[in-house]
Amino acid sequence: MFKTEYVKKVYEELEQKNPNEKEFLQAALEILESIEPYVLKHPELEKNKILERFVEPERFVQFRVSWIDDKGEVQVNRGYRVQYNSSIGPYKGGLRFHPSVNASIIKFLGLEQVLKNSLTSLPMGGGKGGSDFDPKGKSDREVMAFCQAFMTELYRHIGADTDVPAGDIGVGGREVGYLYGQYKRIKNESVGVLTGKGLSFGGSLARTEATGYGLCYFTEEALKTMKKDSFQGKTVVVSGSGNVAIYACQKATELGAKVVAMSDSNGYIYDADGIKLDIIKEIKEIKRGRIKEYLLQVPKATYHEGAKGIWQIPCDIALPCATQNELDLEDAKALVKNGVLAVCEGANMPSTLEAAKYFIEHKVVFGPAKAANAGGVATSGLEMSQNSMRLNWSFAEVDQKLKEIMVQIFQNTYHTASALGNPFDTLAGANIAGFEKVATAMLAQGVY
Ligand code: NDP
Ligand code: 2IT
Repeated sequence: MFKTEYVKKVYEELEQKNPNEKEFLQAALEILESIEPYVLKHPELEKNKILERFVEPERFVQFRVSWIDDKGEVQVNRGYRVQYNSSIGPYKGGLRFHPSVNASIIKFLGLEQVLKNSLTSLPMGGGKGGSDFDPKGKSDREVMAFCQAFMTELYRHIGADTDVPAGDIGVGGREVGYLYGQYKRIKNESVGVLTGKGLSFGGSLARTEATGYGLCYFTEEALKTMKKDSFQGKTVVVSGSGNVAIYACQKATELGAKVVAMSDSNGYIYDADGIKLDIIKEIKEIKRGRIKEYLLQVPKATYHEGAKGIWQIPCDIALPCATQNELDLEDAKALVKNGVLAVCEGANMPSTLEAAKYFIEHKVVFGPAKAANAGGVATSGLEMSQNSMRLNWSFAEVDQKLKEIMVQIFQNTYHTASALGNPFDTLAGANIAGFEKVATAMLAQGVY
């Protein structure tokens, strides 16, 4: 597994200290294994214990969130924020509200975010947060009550130059609005302390679309460079039907592809004629309904219980945009057998490590999450810039910057992988390119 004693020791210590944190250890293992060639060439890292410091969050806060539901009953949830690494800028990263959220999930997402934000080339450190609160089935008032209670604890830890949260699973425009309103009420300050805000109070045009669009810009550039190909005429499968999935579907379609399947946590729909995204948007963004309702409007489409079956559908391009570990080795084998050209990750760590390695071995164009889905946080960075300047850029201007950033991330990832001897090993490419900047900044700032 490991080639160097130093990296092996760092990972084993991490395992001992965090024995039950499966997702966190998975993310750390992937990163540590793939940065070994860089670590070997840089003995100053071991001398300064950079890896030991890199895997240990600068700060981890856990707090109680109490709120009152519509029946007048008190509810108690657990809130988290990890401030992972601030060597290249203020902590930055989303908030996830989902019943599965725990310390392991928050730390895996935080560690990934450190390298992702580094890859964007913008000055942002890494952080992540969230709660085991489940927004499904809650009224708007309940969501507001929860967000206000959550921010009443979180506000003391964050700030426009300290730590800037945003959305992730279960946290979209509605939640960011309530969170922002509460921060402003407590602090009496109108500052860019959150991104993904509404357009009428400091949000950036194109932030809603950014992760999905950015994923497609990355994929298009990767297909062009690595296979002399494009989205044009391709069949695409997108998992999930949330923010990332919807705008990935939209851009892939605009680029000439046909998206034939999408999913939610209950199951997936297949529409051979191409998914009609306006119907998905109505079900998911307006009614907050279930994806199987698509069949009420498109009776020719089919619905299949169980989200995982989606990877058995033959496609040229797969864009996993739901959640971690949604695509395992068995799924990867099915995709490769069916002739997949590219698998680019909109979600965070959707492929298991075995699946990712299988794609690389089989020369599939693989876009690892921290590179391929960095368009969301990159555009959050652009929102922070606009807030600091107190002006707004047009949609076209933000979209153009996003495109340039995604092309730059792909090229950086690809050239780093090529220099290591395997241009298809984008996993190592992204991890090393992201890590190099963080390590350099940590070394320059002395022991902290
Ligand atoms: P949303 O809450 O908008 O949508 C999440 C989607 O994934 C829903 O379709 C949801 O289905 C599905 N999903 C969630 N959990 C599970 C699960 N355990 N099993 C199966 N399906 C599940 O979230 P986003 O679109 O914002 O996030 C999707 C992914 O993209 C996440 O991994 C997130 O970390 C990542 N990401 C998000 C960014 C952003 O800017 N929003 C930026 C970069 C990455 P259901 O409705 O049934 O729960
Ligand atoms: O995983 C991610 O990069 C996000 N959820 C977006 C974070 C952000 O700060 O915009």
